[in-house]
Amino acid sequence: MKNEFIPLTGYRQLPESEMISRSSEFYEEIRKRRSVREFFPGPVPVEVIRNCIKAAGTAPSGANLQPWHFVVVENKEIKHKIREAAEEEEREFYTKRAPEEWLEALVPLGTDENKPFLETAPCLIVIFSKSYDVRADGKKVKQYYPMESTGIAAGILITALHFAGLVTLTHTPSPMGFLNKILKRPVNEKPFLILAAGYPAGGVLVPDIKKKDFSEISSFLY
Ligand code: IYR
Repeated sequence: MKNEFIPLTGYRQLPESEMISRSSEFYEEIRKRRSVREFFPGPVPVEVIRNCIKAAGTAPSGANLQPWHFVVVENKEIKHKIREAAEEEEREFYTKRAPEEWLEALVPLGTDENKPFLETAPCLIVIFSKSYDVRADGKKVKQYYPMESTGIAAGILITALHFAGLVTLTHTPSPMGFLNKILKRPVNEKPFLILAAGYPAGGVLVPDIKKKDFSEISSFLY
C-alpha cells in the first residue's frame, strides 16, 4: 500500500468572533433536538435522507475502513415485519430480561414493549456495523474500532436529520439479529441501531427530562 497526500483545500480559518457565534448558534440549534416516539405518518423527501446518509458517510473511522451500512426502509410490509420482531424481543425484555434497576431508569421515558413508531415513522434507517469486510475476491478484511466508528457516523446522521428539519428516535431492541434476516444483510454486519425518522405527530409530547449541567459533563485543565 502506498500513501499520497493532498492539500487541505476545504479548510478556512475563521475569525474568533465568528467561531464563537457559529459554535453558539450550533448549540442553540442542536439543543432543540428531542427523541420523538410518535410520528406523523406522511412521507419524507428521499433526497433529504440520502443527503443525511452522505453526511454520515463522511465520519472518521478506524483506518478509514468505513465499517457501516445504512438500510433505508420505507416499505410497509418490511416495517411491519421489523415491528413484529422487535416487539417480540421487547416483550421478553420488559417482562423477563430487564433487571428492576434498568426498568426503573426507563420510567421517565415512558417506554414499553409496544413500538408503533416502527410502522408509523415513514422511514427507518437501520444502521449495521461490520466486524470484518469481505473483498470482491472473498478475502476477509478486519475492521478497526467498528463500534466507535459507526457510533460517530450515527451521531452525524442524527445531527444532519435534525438540521434538515426531521425528528428521530434511536431504537435498539436487544438482541437485533432479526434485522439481518428481514433485511437480508450478511453475517459480517451487526445491527447497530434502528433510527426512525420523520415528522413529529401533531401535538406530540416528549418527556420532561433535562441534560446534565455543563459543569457535570466537562472539566478543563489549563
Ligand atoms: N430497548 C427498549 C428499552 C430501552 C432501553 C433504553 I437504554 C432506552 O434509552 C430506551 C428504551 C425499548 O426500546 O423500549
